[in-house]
Amino acid sequence: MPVLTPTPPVACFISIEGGEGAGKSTSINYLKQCLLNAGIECVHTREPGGTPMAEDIRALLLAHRDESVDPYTELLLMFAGRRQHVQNVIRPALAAGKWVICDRFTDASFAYQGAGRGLDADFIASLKQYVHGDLDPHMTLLFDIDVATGMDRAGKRANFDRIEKEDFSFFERVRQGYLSQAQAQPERYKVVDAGQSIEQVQAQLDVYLAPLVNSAAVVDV
Ligand code: Z5A
Repeated sequence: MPVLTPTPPVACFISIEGGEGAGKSTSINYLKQCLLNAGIECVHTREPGGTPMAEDIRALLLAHRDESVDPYTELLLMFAGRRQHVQNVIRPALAAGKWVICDRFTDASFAYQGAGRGLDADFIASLKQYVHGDLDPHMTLLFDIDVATGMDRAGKRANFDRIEKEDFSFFERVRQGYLSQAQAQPERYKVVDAGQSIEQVQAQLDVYLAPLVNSAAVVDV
């Protein structure tokens, strides 16, 4: 009788991207449960943030300020936190065979600071090379939603941080920036239609996750 024997899963790095109110946090809980059900241990982390020091940098980045914040200052702080996060959390977890689910990663810098703020993509790419050269997510789930719907969902929260206070056109550039990245890297990106119901989004996630999780070997005994 055939017995399903799960092969030890190769540690997998999944990043979650998308605009405001796209439902990333909601879906990460679902993804974690799917992995748990498959017997896969995962580390859930986020950017900006993910270590005590990088969380301090997050607070610096998102706080409202009386002075204007230079876009390069913003970008460099994102990458300073990222280096700390990659070295102290992401690489050690993957090396220990754990899966990593990261709520935003470097693609967010291309989308927000690149497409949104207008910073040079080649400069961002060179920072990426210095900070985590050989490390890229195995799969990036892009939660794509039209900006008005996303803002409407996010608007139900009480407080907006410094970046969330940007205007509609900023978030439209961010969305187009993400979609361009997805088009350029179809092997890594999976686009989720985040405007659907939560159940429909989860069904789409099942489809994207299955090839990674179902690495089960059929053994005849
Ligand atoms: N940032 C950057 O600029 N550069 C970088 O390099 C990095 C980040 C790494 C913080 O990110 C900010 O940092 C972010 C980008 C910038 N700024 N912005 N804007 P964050 O990820 O912490 O913050 P966020 O994007 O603002 O997350 P969010 O608004 O909380 O979105 P979400 O996690 O995608 O949404 P959610 O909390 O899961 O859902 C929002 C609401 O919608 C909630 O009430 C849900 O119950 C509801 N929801 C969720 N799914 C559905 C569906 N399918 N139908 C109906 N309602 C739903």
